Amino acid sequence: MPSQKVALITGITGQDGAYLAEFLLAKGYVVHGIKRRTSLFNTDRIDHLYQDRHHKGVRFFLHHGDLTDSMSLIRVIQQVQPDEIYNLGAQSHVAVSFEEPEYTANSDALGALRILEGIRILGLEKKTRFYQASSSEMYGLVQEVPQRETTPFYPRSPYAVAKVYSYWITVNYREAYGIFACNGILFNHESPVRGETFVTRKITRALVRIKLGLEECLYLGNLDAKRDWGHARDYVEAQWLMLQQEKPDDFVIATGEQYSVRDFVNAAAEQLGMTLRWSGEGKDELAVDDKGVKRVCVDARYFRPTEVESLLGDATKAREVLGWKPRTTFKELVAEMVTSDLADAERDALITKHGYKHFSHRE
Ligand code: NDP
Ligand code: GDR
Repeated sequence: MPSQKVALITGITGQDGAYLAEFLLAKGYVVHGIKRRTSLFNTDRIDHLYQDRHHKGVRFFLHHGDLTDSMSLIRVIQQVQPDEIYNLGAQSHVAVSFEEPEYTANSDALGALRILEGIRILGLEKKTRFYQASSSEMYGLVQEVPQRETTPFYPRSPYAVAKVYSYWITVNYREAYGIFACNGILFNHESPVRGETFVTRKITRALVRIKLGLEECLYLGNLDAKRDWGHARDYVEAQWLMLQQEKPDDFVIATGEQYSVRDFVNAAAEQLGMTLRWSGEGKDELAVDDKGVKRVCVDARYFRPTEVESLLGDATKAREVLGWKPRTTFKELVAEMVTSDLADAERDALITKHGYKHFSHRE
């Protein structure tokens, strides 16, 4: 019997980390993940994968470590001796990167370097394949529509600048040391476990709560921003496929369809049977429900110092080389997120009805 493949995932407690871990476990991998020490538990998304180490045949392990701490990374890589490393860990919020630019560069740019250098120091260049979570944000101020692997980068945030560094250091270590290192240039991908401050989840979560009377109004920034939104479950398969090829390469992963933030609000409202009537423009735009109550308002606080107005990906290369294509439609994605958030909100409504307070503040 061939020996089990061993994968190491940074960012395993995040959206993609959780989907990828589940995907690899189903493929028979031994999965190791790096998580940060936090004062509260941060493993909600992977608790269903937990295996008691006292049992036989355990294939899921967590290690403390941090992308800003070389020693912790090298220690874990040495201990695990992975066949594949997926570097999904990052300070991944674009707006937050304007507030914490140095930390974002440290974790998102230098984090990738630390792992690549770890592979080299430990002499694992021929054994360990490396996946870097690169981003469509690198295209920023778009130079070509749709964006493909050859489109020039023009990053528009400290996050995107850091991701350009990690993209190029991945290419450099591939060329300089022959490491099997790939960049997945992934366009936005969402799911029911998307972080609650990214715009899609913020919308689905707020609208269901408005529907159940738990909240009054959803405050958003730039409603005109356009994105190519896919499902995280589909996108982690592409991450894995990249590391199964004969040669390392870089791939755009996208749906090839584009919607605005406003379109996303309307699609989620439609799922809930809510009618929204829009009026006004720019910072004065708002939407009211069928009783005339304000349900969506623009709040200038959510505008970014430099914005990425429009992203649309061309994943032809991934389709042709990896045989990958997205399985989930935009409408199915929105429906899945709304259904999941509705179940959570119904639970919160029940708690509230019985006199308990629950925490709902999300920015
Ligand atoms: P999340 O924000 O959901 O998850 C990020 C993960 O990184 C979390 O596990 C987080 O830990 C961890 N992390 C953050 N900082 C550090 C650090 N210093 N050391 C170790 N771990 C750290 O992101 P996604 O799952 O959505 O995205 C995964 C990766 O893909 C990220 O690199 C992101 O930048 C990139 N990406 C995402 C896209 C998307 O649309 N989702 C598109 C393109 C790229 P904790 O849980 O403790 O916070
Ligand atoms: P993005 O995702 O910046 O594309 O980065 P986000 O969902 O944060 O924003 C998408 C667009 O919506 C606009 N927007 C708002 N965004 C947030 N978060 N909150 C709001 O209230 C709001 N109102 C309007 C934004 O201005 C933006 O134009 C995500 C992250 O997952 C990155 O890690 C990843 O690399 C990229 O996707 C591809």
